[in-house]
Amino acid sequence: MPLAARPWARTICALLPAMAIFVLAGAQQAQPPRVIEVLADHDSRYKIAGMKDPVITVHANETVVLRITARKAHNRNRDGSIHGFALLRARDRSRVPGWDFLLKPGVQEFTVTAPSEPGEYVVVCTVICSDDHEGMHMKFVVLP
Ligand SMILES: [Cu+2]
Repeated sequence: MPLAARPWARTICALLPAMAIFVLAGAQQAQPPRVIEVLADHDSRYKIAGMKDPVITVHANETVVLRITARKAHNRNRDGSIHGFALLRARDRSRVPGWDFLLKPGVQEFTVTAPSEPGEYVVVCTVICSDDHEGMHMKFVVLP
């Protein structure tokens, strides 16, 4: 009996592309989120290894893990925080919800979802960590 004469075989052939897409989508979701390593340093600067001017680049709605190492500058908050990490829209300096972290000395990880709106953002320190605190900021870009 030829293949074409078997209805079940035709059904399976018709479903194969859909099944392949389903499996591929599942595999993609199973990938762990990208880890972005940042140093919030004792000289009131954010640093990223290999970058002279640190910039974080993510895709809209991408889930990433921020692994931030914090080293104390001059001052700390009463709650023990030594630096902050807050995301603002560059356009109007408005805060991005869910992106406001206080950093204790040592390594902390935050799993976050990137803004859905592509564009330029800025990371700012929210702890008056030293006289040079105002200089503690970093560029952040959201790609479509
Ligand atoms: Cu700071």
